[in-house]
Amino acid sequence: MDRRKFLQTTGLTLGAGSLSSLVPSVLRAEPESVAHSATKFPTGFLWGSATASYQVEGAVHEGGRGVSIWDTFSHTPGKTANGDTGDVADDFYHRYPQDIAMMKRMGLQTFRFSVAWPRIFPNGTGKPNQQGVDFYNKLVDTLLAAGIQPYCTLFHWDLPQVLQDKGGWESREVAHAFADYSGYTAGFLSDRVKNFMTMNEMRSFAMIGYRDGRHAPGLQIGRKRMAQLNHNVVYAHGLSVGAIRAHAKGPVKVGLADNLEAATPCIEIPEHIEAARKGMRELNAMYQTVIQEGRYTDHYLKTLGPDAPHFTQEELDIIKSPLDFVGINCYTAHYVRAADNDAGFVSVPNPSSYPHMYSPWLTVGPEALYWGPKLSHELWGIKEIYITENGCSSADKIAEDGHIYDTDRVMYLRNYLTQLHRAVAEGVPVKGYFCWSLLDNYEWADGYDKRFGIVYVDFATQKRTPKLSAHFYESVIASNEVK
Ligand code: GBH
Repeated sequence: MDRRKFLQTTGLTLGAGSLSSLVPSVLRAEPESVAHSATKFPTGFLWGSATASYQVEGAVHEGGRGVSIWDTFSHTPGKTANGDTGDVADDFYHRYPQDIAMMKRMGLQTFRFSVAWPRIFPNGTGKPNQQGVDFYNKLVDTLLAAGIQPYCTLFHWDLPQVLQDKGGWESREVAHAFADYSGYTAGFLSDRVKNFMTMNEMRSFAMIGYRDGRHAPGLQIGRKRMAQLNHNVVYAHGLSVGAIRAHAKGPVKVGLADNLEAATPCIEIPEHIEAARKGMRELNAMYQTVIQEGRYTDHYLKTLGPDAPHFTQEELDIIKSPLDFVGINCYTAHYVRAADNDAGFVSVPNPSSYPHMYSPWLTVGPEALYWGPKLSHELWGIKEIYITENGCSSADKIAEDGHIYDTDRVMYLRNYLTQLHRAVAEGVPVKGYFCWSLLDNYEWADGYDKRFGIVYVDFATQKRTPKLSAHFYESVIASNEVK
């Protein structure tokens, strides 16, 4: 088929951004009529996208919002690429109605957003800020009016600065402040929001923020304090679970969005699969494992030795508060192999030639989206799993014809979704998938250069242009099948 013919059949000769026209009408009208169904997802599987407050909202000085640690950090010279900050980001604070209309046109069924704690409690605790409450109420109402189910994350890294000044996640007081904020926020949203996540990626905000210092608050506190901080974080999560349930206005489901280390067998033979099972527990010992099992593994405590955290049984019981679902953020595979050592596995490093996406850390390991959910389900009997994030950065450019041909992102998504389908087909209870991200946005310390959206954002004009990957995803949703 020549190129022009190909473009005609795929609809790509049509104007840039004409979303619905790029999906053949047969898919929109009658998904069932698709001939092959080898990669069909179960009816009711939820397709959505995810964002986070500081990465998209902007309007940092509006609506009575307090200062977050990311305002402080991003405005500190040398901390972020090009000195980029989230001051404006996608201006989602003002543009959410149009963005939600776009999601609706794309067929997205659900939207994962986070609440900026400093919009609700500018001082971390105390008197709530009504303008912040109003903003999230309007956001949720607009989503529901568009037929899109809101999934709410309570903490996606924008800690009120005043609470960092009290010790941040090292502080017991801050853990309790998080519970209070969680309860209050779930209280006003839960008549309409039915799914809450306490925190996004404990491992990231704890380790990168306090151990490596490359994210806010930019500290390097050392091994012993770090182990205690990790304990305080899962404790805060447990308190938050209880607070959400105590203040919910109706039945809600409570979970978290965890970037599990997805232990993946380097080759799928029984001994390496067994190694991955062991690796999954040990590599996640201080987060998912203690949350699911209510205890730290012996290997974890032994490895830390004198730096192991102090804890009580009562705290472990709170940490183990039962969850309704587990969200897994999954981007990369952590390859392991069997080993004759204490832990029963070792990590397999990737060679420098290993393929990665535009972000150097983002190595391509589609099977992680099979093994992550599968082993979590097997190890911990988790009944409801969501992929709360998956996606990639790409060096997106607008082509002369106005389109953004992010063929690498399509490749990435197609391969990961095929592996996710493999898990679902085996009965692993994955209920939905959230693509990271809807819009190009503020990629933390990497600034605006690393684009993760399926929709391109021109940050000078705020113009949105769906990329090829948006059309790909739209066709996946329309047919409930990997294309
Ligand atoms: C998620 O983090 C976040 O939840 C989300 O906010 C973010 O935008 C998205 O994924 C894409 O990154 O530069 O080598 O030090 C994913 C986990 C942890 C991956 C930090 C990047 C930095 C690696 N991230 N990591 S490096």
